[in-house]
Amino acid sequence: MDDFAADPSHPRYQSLLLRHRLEEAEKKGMLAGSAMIAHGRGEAFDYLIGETTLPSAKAATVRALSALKSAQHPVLSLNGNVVALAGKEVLLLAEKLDCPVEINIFYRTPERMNALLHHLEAIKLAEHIDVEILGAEPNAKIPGLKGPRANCTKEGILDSDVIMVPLEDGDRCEALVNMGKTVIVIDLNPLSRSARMGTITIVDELTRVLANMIQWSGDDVELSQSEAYDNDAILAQALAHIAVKFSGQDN
Ligand code: PTJ
Repeated sequence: MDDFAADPSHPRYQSLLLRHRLEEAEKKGMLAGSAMIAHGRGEAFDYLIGETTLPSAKAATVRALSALKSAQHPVLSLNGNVVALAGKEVLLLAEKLDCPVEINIFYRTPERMNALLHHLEAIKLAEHIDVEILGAEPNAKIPGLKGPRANCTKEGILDSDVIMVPLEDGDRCEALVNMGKTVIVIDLNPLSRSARMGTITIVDELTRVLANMIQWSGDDVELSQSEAYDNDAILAQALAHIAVKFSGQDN
């Protein structure tokens, strides 16, 4: 992590580290123009949540991991923020799940795609991670979306049955749900369109979710997918946590 000099004992260390990762990614041309705004919104919701994994988020994470492990064609979709914040962790998770990752960015340019691919390939090499990285040569479209943001690969996103889309845009999330996929959303904002559209929504910070998934991936989490799961209830629990916290009832 090059010139990052913050002391790990600093109370805001994790937050500073994530900001630094985004600054570095910005210099390398990996990010969308609105990446910092998206991150700031995430930070604000993380404050409200208490910068911790809520029990409802843990339940959703276990459910998501179970869906990924029992999928026929799972795929992890990556955008600029995800690669910048957690490129290594997302590759490690994909290796554990034995599935590909696909770079699928909303604001698509050849320059950004190259910068993101280059960054991930460098991590793969340095960490000896064996994972297929898709997305460089799209050969399919996500139905119902217009423009370059619809581009994807047939062997990755198009044919996937379970797809994880951290920090996703609402339209694309909706289009993936309409394709009949199990769509796992990671979003700190329980009110976002993606959070409400997703099949399984994890209201938690990306790097915490990935750390949990990596840690639990060896566990026996393969729940029956017919077992009851209520995503609306998961979202309501996250909102109730915020409401109780700020009404002072948890003091
Ligand atoms: O790389 P691209 O072109 O695909 O663009 C990526 C961004 C993130 C810029 C783009 O998808 C975008 O504009 O996203 P939105 O619509 O701002 O939504 C991002 C959501 O992610 C917001 O609801 C944030 O609260 C949430 N979020 C931001 N950072 C984190 C987060 N959720 C979990 N962990 C985070 N670190």
